[in-house]
Amino acid sequence: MTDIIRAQVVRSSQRQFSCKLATGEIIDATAKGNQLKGDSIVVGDKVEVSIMDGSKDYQIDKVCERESEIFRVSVREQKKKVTAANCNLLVVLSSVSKPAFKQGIVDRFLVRACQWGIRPIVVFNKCDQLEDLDLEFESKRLEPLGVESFEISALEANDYRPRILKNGWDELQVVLKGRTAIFLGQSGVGKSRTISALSGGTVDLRIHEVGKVGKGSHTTTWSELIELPLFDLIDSPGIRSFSLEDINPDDLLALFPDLEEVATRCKFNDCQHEENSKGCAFHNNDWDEFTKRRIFSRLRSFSRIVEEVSQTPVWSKKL
Ligand SMILES: Nc1nc2c(ncn2[C@@H]2O[C@H](COP(=O)(O)OP(=O)(O)O)[C@@H](O)[C@H]2O)c(=O)[nH]1
Ligand SMILES: [Mg+2]
Ligand SMILES: [Zn+2]
Repeated sequence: MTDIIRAQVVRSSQRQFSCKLATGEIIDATAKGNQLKGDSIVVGDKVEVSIMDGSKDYQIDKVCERESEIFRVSVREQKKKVTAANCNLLVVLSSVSKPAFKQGIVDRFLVRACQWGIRPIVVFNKCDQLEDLDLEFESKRLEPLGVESFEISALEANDYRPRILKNGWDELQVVLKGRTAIFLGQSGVGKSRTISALSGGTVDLRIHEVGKVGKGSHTTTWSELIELPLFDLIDSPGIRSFSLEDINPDDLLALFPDLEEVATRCKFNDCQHEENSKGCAFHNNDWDEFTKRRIFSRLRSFSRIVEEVSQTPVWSKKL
Protein backbone atom coordinates (compact mmCIF):
# COMPACT_ATOMS: atom_id res chain seq x y z
CA MET A 1 0.00 0.00 0.00
CA THR A 2 1.16 3.47 -0.79
CA ASP A 3 0.35 6.59 1.16
CA ILE A 4 -2.11 9.14 -0.18
CA ILE A 5 -0.44 12.50 -0.55
CA ARG A 6 -2.40 15.71 -1.10
CA ALA A 7 -1.14 18.20 -3.65
CA GLN A 8 -2.23 21.03 -5.92
CA VAL A 9 -1.53 21.22 -9.65
CA VAL A 10 0.61 24.30 -10.27
CA ARG A 11 1.45 23.71 -13.89
CA SER A 12 0.19 21.53 -16.64
CA SER A 13 1.38 20.89 -20.11
CA GLN A 14 -0.14 17.99 -21.97
CA ARG A 15 0.67 14.84 -19.98
CA GLN A 16 2.96 16.32 -17.39
CA PHE A 17 1.74 17.95 -14.23
CA SER A 18 3.75 19.82 -11.64
CA CYS A 19 2.15 19.54 -8.25
CA LYS A 20 2.89 21.29 -4.99
CA LEU A 21 2.89 19.12 -1.89
CA ALA A 22 1.87 20.38 1.54
CA THR A 23 5.57 20.65 2.35
CA GLY A 24 5.96 23.18 -0.46
CA GLU A 25 7.97 20.76 -2.56
CA ILE A 26 7.10 20.70 -6.26
CA ILE A 27 6.98 17.29 -7.84
CA ASP A 28 6.21 16.02 -11.33
CA ALA A 29 3.32 13.65 -11.67
CA THR A 30 1.70 11.79 -14.49
CA ALA A 31 -1.97 11.11 -14.83
CA LYS A 32 -3.64 7.81 -15.51
CA GLY A 33 -4.70 7.46 -19.12
CA ASN A 34 -8.39 8.00 -18.45
CA GLN A 35 -7.69 11.29 -16.67
CA LEU A 36 -5.89 12.76 -19.63
CA LYS A 37 -8.93 13.21 -21.82
CA GLY A 38 -10.17 16.74 -22.18
CA ASP A 39 -9.62 18.87 -19.16
CA SER A 40 -10.04 16.47 -16.32
CA ILE A 41 -6.90 17.83 -14.63
CA VAL A 42 -6.18 21.55 -14.77
CA VAL A 43 -4.08 24.11 -12.96
CA GLY A 44 -5.45 24.80 -9.50
CA ASP A 45 -6.88 21.32 -9.10
CA LYS A 46 -6.41 19.76 -5.71
CA VAL A 47 -5.34 16.18 -6.23
CA GLU A 48 -4.20 13.07 -4.45
CA VAL A 49 -0.93 11.60 -5.64
CA SER A 50 1.00 8.50 -4.77
CA ILE A 51 4.37 7.08 -5.59
CA MET A 52 4.06 4.25 -8.06
CA ASP A 53 5.14 0.86 -6.75
CA GLY A 54 8.78 0.13 -7.27
CA SER A 55 9.59 3.56 -8.69
CA LYS A 56 10.19 7.12 -7.67
CA ASP A 57 7.53 8.53 -9.95
CA TYR A 58 4.36 10.13 -8.75
CA GLN A 59 1.00 9.51 -10.25
CA ILE A 60 -2.24 11.40 -9.80
CA ASP A 61 -4.88 9.11 -8.35
CA LYS A 62 -7.75 11.45 -7.75
CA VAL A 63 -8.96 14.96 -8.55
CA CYS A 64 -10.88 16.52 -5.66
CA GLU A 65 -14.13 18.37 -6.12
CA ARG A 66 -13.63 21.90 -7.47
CA GLU A 67 -14.67 25.07 -5.71
CA SER A 68 -14.91 26.86 -9.07
CA GLU A 69 -14.00 26.45 -12.69
CA ILE A 70 -12.77 28.88 -15.31
CA PHE A 71 -14.19 27.67 -18.56
CA ARG A 72 -15.50 28.35 -22.00
CA VAL A 73 -18.28 26.45 -23.65
CA SER A 74 -17.34 24.75 -26.84
CA VAL A 75 -20.29 25.46 -29.10
CA ARG A 76 -19.63 22.63 -31.47
CA GLU A 77 -19.49 19.98 -28.78
CA GLN A 78 -21.77 21.75 -26.29
CA LYS A 79 -19.14 20.97 -23.74
CA LYS A 80 -17.31 22.90 -21.08
CA LYS A 81 -13.61 23.40 -21.62
CA VAL A 82 -12.06 24.10 -18.24
CA THR A 83 -8.73 25.91 -18.09
CA ALA A 84 -8.27 26.44 -14.35
CA ALA A 85 -9.87 25.39 -11.10
CA ASN A 86 -10.38 26.74 -7.59
CA CYS A 87 -9.93 30.41 -8.39
CA ASN A 88 -11.82 32.52 -5.84
CA LEU A 89 -11.12 36.09 -6.88
CA LEU A 90 -11.27 37.71 -10.28
CA VAL A 91 -9.35 40.97 -10.37
CA VAL A 92 -10.49 43.16 -13.25
CA LEU A 93 -7.75 45.68 -13.80
CA SER A 94 -8.35 48.82 -15.84
CA SER A 95 -6.38 51.94 -16.55
CA VAL A 96 -7.84 55.39 -15.98
CA SER A 97 -5.44 57.03 -18.44
CA LYS A 98 -3.87 55.02 -21.24
CA PRO A 99 -5.28 52.74 -22.51
CA ALA A 100 -8.49 54.69 -21.94
CA PHE A 101 -10.99 53.31 -19.46
CA LYS A 102 -13.88 51.44 -21.08
CA GLN A 103 -17.03 50.40 -19.22
CA GLY A 104 -17.70 47.84 -21.94
CA ILE A 105 -14.54 45.93 -21.14
CA VAL A 106 -15.19 45.88 -17.41
CA ASP A 107 -18.73 44.68 -18.08
CA ARG A 108 -17.41 41.88 -20.29
CA PHE A 109 -15.23 40.56 -17.50
CA LEU A 110 -18.13 40.84 -15.08
CA VAL A 111 -20.12 38.61 -17.42
CA ARG A 112 -17.43 35.97 -17.07
CA ALA A 113 -17.29 36.37 -13.29
CA CYS A 114 -21.03 35.82 -13.17
CA GLN A 115 -20.84 32.84 -15.51
CA TRP A 116 -18.01 31.25 -13.52
CA GLY A 117 -19.51 32.12 -10.14
CA ILE A 118 -16.31 33.82 -9.01
CA ARG A 119 -16.26 37.01 -6.97
CA PRO A 120 -15.02 39.95 -9.07
CA ILE A 121 -13.38 43.19 -7.95
CA VAL A 122 -12.46 46.12 -10.16
CA VAL A 123 -9.12 47.87 -9.74
CA PHE A 124 -8.59 51.29 -11.30
CA ASN A 125 -4.87 51.62 -11.98
CA LYS A 126 -2.70 54.54 -13.13
CA CYS A 127 -4.63 56.90 -10.85
CA ASP A 128 -1.47 59.02 -10.65
CA GLN A 129 -2.56 60.04 -14.17
CA LEU A 130 -6.26 60.46 -13.43
CA GLU A 131 -7.72 63.39 -15.33
CA ASP A 132 -11.23 63.58 -16.67
CA LEU A 133 -12.66 60.14 -15.86
CA ASP A 134 -15.60 60.29 -13.44
CA LEU A 135 -14.14 57.65 -11.13
CA GLU A 136 -16.77 58.15 -8.48
CA PHE A 137 -19.49 57.24 -10.95
CA GLU A 138 -17.53 54.31 -12.38
CA SER A 139 -17.17 52.90 -8.88
CA LYS A 140 -20.77 53.60 -7.82
CA ARG A 141 -22.22 51.97 -10.90
CA LEU A 142 -20.64 48.70 -9.71
CA GLU A 143 -21.94 48.85 -6.15
CA PRO A 144 -25.43 47.53 -6.87
CA LEU A 145 -23.72 44.51 -8.41
CA GLY A 146 -21.84 43.92 -5.18
CA VAL A 147 -18.55 44.67 -6.91
CA GLU A 148 -15.99 46.51 -4.82
CA SER A 149 -13.54 48.84 -6.54
CA PHE A 150 -10.07 50.14 -5.73
CA GLU A 151 -8.05 53.20 -6.70
CA ILE A 152 -4.32 52.53 -7.11
CA SER A 153 -1.15 53.47 -8.89
CA ALA A 154 1.09 50.47 -9.45
CA LEU A 155 3.88 52.86 -10.25
CA GLU A 156 3.67 54.51 -6.85
CA ALA A 157 2.17 51.47 -5.08
CA ASN A 158 2.61 52.07 -1.33
CA ASP A 159 3.03 55.83 -1.68
CA TYR A 160 -0.16 56.55 -3.55
CA ARG A 161 -3.17 57.64 -1.47
CA PRO A 162 -6.62 57.36 -3.06
CA ARG A 163 -8.25 60.72 -3.67
CA ILE A 164 -11.69 59.66 -4.78
CA LEU A 165 -12.49 56.15 -3.60
CA LYS A 166 -12.24 54.82 -0.09
CA ASN A 167 -10.34 51.73 -1.18
CA GLY A 168 -6.67 51.91 -2.11
CA TRP A 169 -3.56 49.74 -2.09
CA ASP A 170 -3.87 48.63 1.55
CA GLU A 171 -7.50 47.62 1.14
CA LEU A 172 -6.67 45.75 -2.05
CA GLN A 173 -4.06 43.73 -0.22
CA VAL A 174 -6.53 42.83 2.49
CA VAL A 175 -8.95 41.46 -0.10
CA LEU A 176 -6.23 39.51 -1.93
CA LYS A 177 -4.76 37.92 1.15
CA GLY A 178 -4.92 34.13 1.03
CA ARG A 179 -6.88 34.09 -2.20
CA THR A 180 -6.33 32.30 -5.46
CA ALA A 181 -6.72 35.13 -7.93
CA ILE A 182 -6.73 35.80 -11.64
CA PHE A 183 -5.96 39.21 -13.11
CA LEU A 184 -7.86 40.18 -16.21
CA GLY A 185 -7.56 43.35 -18.24
CA GLN A 186 -6.57 44.82 -21.55
CA SER A 187 -2.94 44.81 -22.53
CA GLY A 188 -1.09 47.81 -21.11
CA VAL A 189 -3.34 48.50 -18.12
CA GLY A 190 -0.56 47.49 -15.72
CA LYS A 191 -1.21 43.87 -14.79
CA SER A 192 2.46 42.89 -14.73
CA ARG A 193 3.41 46.00 -12.83
CA THR A 194 0.64 45.59 -10.28
CA ILE A 195 1.36 41.91 -9.67
CA SER A 196 5.04 42.60 -9.34
CA ALA A 197 4.39 45.36 -6.79
CA LEU A 198 1.95 43.13 -4.91
CA SER A 199 4.55 40.38 -4.77
CA GLY A 200 6.99 42.71 -3.05
CA GLY A 201 9.40 42.18 -5.92
CA THR A 202 9.49 38.39 -5.53
CA VAL A 203 8.07 37.81 -8.97
CA ASP A 204 9.08 39.43 -12.20
CA LEU A 205 6.26 38.77 -14.56
CA ARG A 206 8.23 39.94 -17.53
CA ILE A 207 10.06 36.67 -17.24
CA HIS A 208 6.84 34.80 -16.91
CA GLU A 209 5.11 36.98 -19.53
CA VAL A 210 3.47 34.54 -19.15
CA GLY A 211 3.57 30.86 -19.79
CA LYS A 212 5.10 31.30 -23.22
CA VAL A 213 8.07 29.73 -24.89
CA GLY A 214 9.15 30.39 -28.44
CA LYS A 215 7.87 32.76 -31.04
CA GLY A 216 4.88 33.05 -33.33
CA SER A 217 3.21 29.87 -34.39
CA HIS A 218 5.68 27.75 -32.44
CA THR A 219 4.76 29.38 -29.18
CA THR A 220 3.61 26.87 -26.64
CA THR A 221 1.50 28.06 -23.77
CA TRP A 222 0.63 26.62 -20.46
CA SER A 223 -1.26 27.59 -17.37
CA GLU A 224 0.43 28.16 -14.07
CA LEU A 225 -0.34 28.74 -10.45
CA ILE A 226 2.28 31.07 -9.02
CA GLU A 227 2.64 31.26 -5.27
CA LEU A 228 3.19 34.82 -4.05
CA PRO A 229 3.67 35.78 -0.42
CA LEU A 230 0.22 37.36 -0.23
CA PHE A 231 -1.88 35.24 -2.57
CA ASP A 232 -1.75 32.61 -5.30
CA LEU A 233 -1.89 33.85 -8.86
CA ILE A 234 -3.42 31.81 -11.64
CA ASP A 235 -1.96 32.67 -14.96
CA SER A 236 -3.51 31.20 -18.02
CA PRO A 237 -3.00 32.54 -21.52
CA GLY A 238 -6.35 31.21 -22.68
CA ILE A 239 -8.30 33.28 -20.23
CA ARG A 240 -7.06 36.63 -21.33
CA SER A 241 -9.05 36.95 -24.52
CA PHE A 242 -12.15 39.01 -23.87
CA SER A 243 -14.16 37.60 -26.67
CA LEU A 244 -17.53 36.33 -25.46
CA GLU A 245 -18.38 34.57 -28.68
CA ASP A 246 -18.90 31.26 -26.93
CA ILE A 247 -21.83 32.67 -25.00
CA ASN A 248 -25.30 32.07 -26.36
CA PRO A 249 -27.15 35.42 -26.83
CA ASP A 250 -30.17 33.90 -25.08
CA ASP A 251 -28.10 33.26 -21.98
CA LEU A 252 -26.62 36.72 -21.79
CA LEU A 253 -29.37 38.53 -19.90
CA ALA A 254 -28.95 36.18 -16.94
CA LEU A 255 -25.33 37.27 -16.79
CA PHE A 256 -26.47 40.88 -16.32
CA PRO A 257 -28.53 40.30 -13.17
CA ASP A 258 -29.21 44.02 -12.65
CA LEU A 259 -30.72 44.31 -16.14
CA GLU A 260 -32.52 41.01 -15.91
CA GLU A 261 -34.39 42.30 -12.91
CA VAL A 262 -35.73 45.23 -14.96
CA ALA A 263 -36.28 43.19 -18.10
CA THR A 264 -38.59 40.74 -16.33
CA ARG A 265 -40.92 43.71 -15.80
CA CYS A 266 -40.92 44.54 -19.50
CA LYS A 267 -44.31 43.70 -20.94
CA PHE A 268 -43.11 43.21 -24.50
CA ASN A 269 -42.41 39.67 -25.51
CA ASP A 270 -39.57 40.14 -27.88
CA CYS A 271 -38.20 43.47 -26.70
CA GLN A 272 -34.63 44.39 -27.46
CA HIS A 273 -34.81 46.99 -24.65
CA GLU A 274 -33.25 49.57 -26.89
CA GLU A 275 -32.73 53.04 -25.62
CA ASN A 276 -35.76 54.57 -27.30
CA SER A 277 -38.37 51.84 -27.29
CA LYS A 278 -41.44 53.44 -25.76
CA GLY A 279 -43.36 51.25 -23.36
CA CYS A 280 -40.32 49.14 -22.53
CA ALA A 281 -39.59 48.63 -18.82
CA PHE A 282 -36.33 50.47 -19.25
CA HIS A 283 -38.27 53.62 -20.14
CA ASN A 284 -41.30 53.42 -17.86
CA ASN A 285 -39.76 54.15 -14.50
CA ASP A 286 -39.06 56.83 -11.98
CA TRP A 287 -35.34 56.34 -11.65
CA ASP A 288 -33.17 59.17 -10.40
CA GLU A 289 -30.48 60.54 -12.70
CA PHE A 290 -27.77 58.33 -11.25
CA THR A 291 -29.80 55.14 -11.63
CA LYS A 292 -30.71 56.08 -15.19
CA ARG A 293 -27.10 56.70 -16.09
CA ARG A 294 -26.01 53.47 -14.43
CA ILE A 295 -28.68 51.23 -15.96
CA PHE A 296 -28.29 52.67 -19.46
CA SER A 297 -24.53 52.31 -19.36
CA ARG A 298 -25.00 48.65 -18.50
CA LEU A 299 -27.67 48.31 -21.19
CA ARG A 300 -25.23 49.68 -23.77
CA SER A 301 -22.64 47.08 -22.79
CA PHE A 302 -25.30 44.39 -22.93
CA SER A 303 -26.57 45.44 -26.36
CA ARG A 304 -23.10 45.59 -27.80
CA ILE A 305 -22.32 42.08 -26.61
CA VAL A 306 -25.67 40.72 -27.83
CA GLU A 307 -24.98 42.19 -31.24
CA GLU A 308 -21.50 40.72 -31.28
CA VAL A 309 -22.44 37.22 -30.19
CA SER A 310 -25.47 37.14 -32.48
CA GLN A 311 -23.33 37.83 -35.53
CA THR A 312 -21.21 34.72 -35.22
CA PRO A 313 -22.93 31.80 -36.91
CA VAL A 314 -22.86 28.80 -34.61
CA TRP A 315 -20.96 26.61 -37.08
CA SER A 316 -18.08 29.04 -37.26
CA LYS A 317 -17.73 29.62 -33.55
CA LYS A 318 -14.30 28.84 -32.29
CA LEU A 319 -13.79 26.37 -29.51
N1 LIG B 1 1.73 56.18 -14.81
C1 LIG B 1 1.57 54.89 -14.55
N2 LIG B 1 2.06 53.96 -15.40
C2 LIG B 1 1.87 52.66 -15.11
C3 LIG B 1 1.18 52.24 -13.95
N3 LIG B 1 1.12 50.90 -13.95
C4 LIG B 1 1.77 50.47 -15.04
N4 LIG B 1 2.22 51.53 -15.76
C5 LIG B 1 2.95 51.49 -17.02
O1 LIG B 1 2.09 51.00 -18.05
C6 LIG B 1 2.80 50.18 -18.97
C7 LIG B 1 2.13 48.82 -19.09
O2 LIG B 1 2.25 48.13 -17.86
P1 LIG B 1 2.24 46.55 -17.78
O3 LIG B 1 2.35 46.17 -16.36
O4 LIG B 1 3.25 45.97 -18.72
O5 LIG B 1 0.77 46.23 -18.37
P2 LIG B 1 0.13 44.82 -18.75
O6 LIG B 1 0.17 44.71 -20.23
O7 LIG B 1 -1.29 44.92 -18.29
O8 LIG B 1 0.89 43.74 -18.05
C8 LIG B 1 4.23 50.11 -18.46
O9 LIG B 1 5.00 51.05 -19.16
C9 LIG B 1 4.11 50.48 -16.98
O10 LIG B 1 5.27 51.07 -16.46
C10 LIG B 1 0.67 53.26 -13.07
O11 LIG B 1 0.05 53.01 -12.04
N5 LIG B 1 0.90 54.54 -13.42
MG1 LIG C 1 1.82 42.07 -18.80
ZN1 LIG D 1 -38.02 46.13 -23.06
